[in-house]
Amino acid sequence: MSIHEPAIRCETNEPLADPELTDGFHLLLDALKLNDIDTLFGLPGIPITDFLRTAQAEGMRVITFRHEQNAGNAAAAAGFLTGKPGVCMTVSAPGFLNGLTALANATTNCFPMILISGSSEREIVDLQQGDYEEMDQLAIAKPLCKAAYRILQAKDIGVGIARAIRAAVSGRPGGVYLDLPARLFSQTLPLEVGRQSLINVVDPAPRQFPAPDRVSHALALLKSAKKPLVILGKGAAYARAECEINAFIEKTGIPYLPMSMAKGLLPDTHELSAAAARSYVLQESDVVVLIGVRLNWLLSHGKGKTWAQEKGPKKFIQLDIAPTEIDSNVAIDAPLIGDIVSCMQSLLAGIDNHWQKPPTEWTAAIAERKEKNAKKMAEKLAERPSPMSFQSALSAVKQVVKDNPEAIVVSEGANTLDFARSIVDMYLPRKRLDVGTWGVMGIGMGFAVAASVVTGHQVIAIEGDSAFGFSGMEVETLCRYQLPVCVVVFNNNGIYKGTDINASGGKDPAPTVFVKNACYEMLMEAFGGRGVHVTTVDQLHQAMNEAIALGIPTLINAHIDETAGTESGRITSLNPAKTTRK
Ligand code: FYN
Ligand code: ADP
Ligand code: MG
Repeated sequence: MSIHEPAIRCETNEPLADPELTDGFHLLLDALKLNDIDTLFGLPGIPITDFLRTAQAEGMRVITFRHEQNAGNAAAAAGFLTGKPGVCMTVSAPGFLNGLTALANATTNCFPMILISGSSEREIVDLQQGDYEEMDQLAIAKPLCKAAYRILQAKDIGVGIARAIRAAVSGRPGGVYLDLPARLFSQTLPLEVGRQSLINVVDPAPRQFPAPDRVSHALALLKSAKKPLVILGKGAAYARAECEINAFIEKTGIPYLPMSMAKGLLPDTHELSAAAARSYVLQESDVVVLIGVRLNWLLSHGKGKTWAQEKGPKKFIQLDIAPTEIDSNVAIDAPLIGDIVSCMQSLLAGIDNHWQKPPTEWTAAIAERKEKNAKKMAEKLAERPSPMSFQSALSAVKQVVKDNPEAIVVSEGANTLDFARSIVDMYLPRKRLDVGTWGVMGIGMGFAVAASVVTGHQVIAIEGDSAFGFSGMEVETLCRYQLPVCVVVFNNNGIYKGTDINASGGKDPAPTVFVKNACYEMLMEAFGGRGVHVTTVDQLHQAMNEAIALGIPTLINAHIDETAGTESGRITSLNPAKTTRK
């Protein structure tokens, strides 16, 4: 092949003419398989179409999407759920860029994923000679992920995949970009040389124990607490530390607050869950143990009114794999650096049956707050307004999840997300996937597909109508692979609510409102799935039960009061204040 022959000619799924040779296609596949990567998410096109065909032919599960962002989100969710990097493959330039949001989001969320993109040839790209989909993808990806590599020679594919896997899952997990110029796929090597170039990655996420003196220091601080609190984050869920965390909470009797994706590490119905007394425990606690959770915006950076700073600074013990996370917002008195399971085991070794449980004044005060909030919540859930409110509709979802604790809940939106977080109890770890650290919309269908594909469990996606729109076309993907996913669209005709009006008096609708009473269920029906429109709680309950019993792709369009919902849900305060123009 001449040096300027276009990349597209590299595509072939012909068997190799010479059985003694292998090529880039096969080496890439073999390197992934050797490292236990059995599923690829992606979207075919130049130059990866034949790679995906070959992968499927050779026994890989290949799940293709309608937009790369959803494929990328699926890979990220697969990474979180399995602890192996989820792999997403995209075409060059535009496909690559579409996948990049998911890669950056995975990195922000500490989910291991690898975005592999085909790209155009270096010698043309670097001289900007106008190649097909020309773009310096490696340079663009670099600041948006944990690591980025380019493989130029087939003999380096083994090393490239090994580096990508290690970078994705070792230490703090994150996204990795792998750039594969198209010509790499057709480069050949002698079969045996190729085989020997592959690397089976040994111990990619090594266990890491904190130093014993640091453990003693943390335990001494914890012992001094009168009002201790544990906060669990999605890092603890990712680390699969539920056994150790359960033992720790039971032995110490310390109340805990789960961040949204840590819900279910212990059942939300556990008597030591302080979720329903959130404001109170954040303000009143004196020693806080952070387990796989960052003191970012979701926890008001550990500062201010949320933490009742005026009562004096709190002491923090922080368990994290990333040493640089420590002191990132406030001083951390006792950092424990290591993986959560090892850190928890180290702490547990210092806790015997004589451990002094927290004073009953503390636990009783929390119980009292919980009861008050629970009573208020129960009253709201029991109401049956017409049209449905967020709360009344979620009372049906709450019951369905209680009856199906194995089901994975995906949730996004503003009000839909916020109400669902506090109303729908989770009972098992890693059963809740949501908008994560960025509060990003558009994860819905990508996460739902991945959750179903990698676990085989029923998925329930609780979607605001706006949030659903970002990935809604993937209902075709749900139907194509016949996945047991029940999507419930909370339809209140708009972003936040459906009643906004155009202040100019012009005929365009206001920026936040959608077509009224849209028939989202017909989108699912268009591809052979089951669509249902519901207006009452009983209908919603029944439709969800039927979806689960049938185990087929279902979209329930739940008609919600269009006046319900507040701007940005519970994070209204983050909206910039309006200025009045003179
Ligand atoms: C919680 N609560 C409950 C329960 N669970 N009451 C009764 N029963 C149950 N089961 C109470 C809890 O104590 C709080 O009351 C209140 O309900 C809200 O709880 P929540 O949701 O845990 O807390 P809050 O304040 O909303 O949490 C802050 C947050 C969270 C930032 C961590 O809002 C969050 O994760 N937000 C993500 C938002 C996001 O990303 N949105 C997408 C972009 S939307 P009090 O204790 O009385 O306070 C773009 O516009
Ligand atoms: P949440 O959004 O639930 O509050 P964050 O995403 O903010 O949680 O925090 C997760 C934290 O967990 C990150 O600081 C990350 O470094 C850490 N983490 C991820 N995996 C592990 C692990 N296996 N062991 C220890 N810490 C981990
Ligand atoms: Mg809405």
